Amino acid sequence: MARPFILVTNDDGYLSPGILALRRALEEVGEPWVLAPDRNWSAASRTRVFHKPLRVSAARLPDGTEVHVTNGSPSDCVLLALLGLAPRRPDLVVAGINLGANVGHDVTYSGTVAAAMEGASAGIPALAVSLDLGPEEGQEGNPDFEGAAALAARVARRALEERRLFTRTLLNINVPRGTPRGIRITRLGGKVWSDDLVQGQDPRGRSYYWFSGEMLTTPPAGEEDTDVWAVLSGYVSITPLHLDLTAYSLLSSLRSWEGTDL
Ligand SMILES: [Mn+2]
Repeated sequence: MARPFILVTNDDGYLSPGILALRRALEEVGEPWVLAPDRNWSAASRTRVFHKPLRVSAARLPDGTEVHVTNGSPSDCVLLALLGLAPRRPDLVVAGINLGANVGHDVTYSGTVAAAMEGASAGIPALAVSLDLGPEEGQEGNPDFEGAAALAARVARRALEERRLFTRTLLNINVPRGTPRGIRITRLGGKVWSDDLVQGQDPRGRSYYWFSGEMLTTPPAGEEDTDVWAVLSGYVSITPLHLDLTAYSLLSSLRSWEGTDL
């Protein structure tokens, strides 16, 4: 079999240390090809840019690797590649490594997960890879991108071997801080951020609002099967996700609405 062709993107922008480590590690698995945003699109979710033309240009990662960058979103990156910019159809889409965990309800905010969703939606196995940086979301703790990238590469190899499992499904991978205690296959947990709104005044005397909040730091009791618990407990979390958001448990009760005037 030819070397698997792997589309690599992210939502932190092509200069993020996460995508550099990821691309390098994926060379062990196949042929990585990078098309990434030229800026940070974190929390862009599955944004599509329709209101202006997209540009694609050549750029270099800090290690000199030639890549493609665009002013489009993470989802746009995947679609641009699939609609003709990539030299061939990818065997795998890998997004990351995101600076910060993407777990629980918050996955729908994530541009990293959205890029993987775009791959899954096109029927291509896809991985979203994120590294927990803790409540500060900074790089002070010397995050282990190499370790997370090596793990992502091992999952990528396994996903390619078992690609028939991944029909319109993606794997959301979150790597904890420090040395992982093992791997847990998980379901999505709940909210990780407790949102807060800070009001202030700008120098011209007008009010502004700035979202703030706190991240959960202790594993939620009774939710040992969730991604939130796993990452906060020091485990690598792997959650299979799909785009079918239907609440199947409600379908049969709501069907009684059919044929009525409500
Ligand atoms: Mn991000």
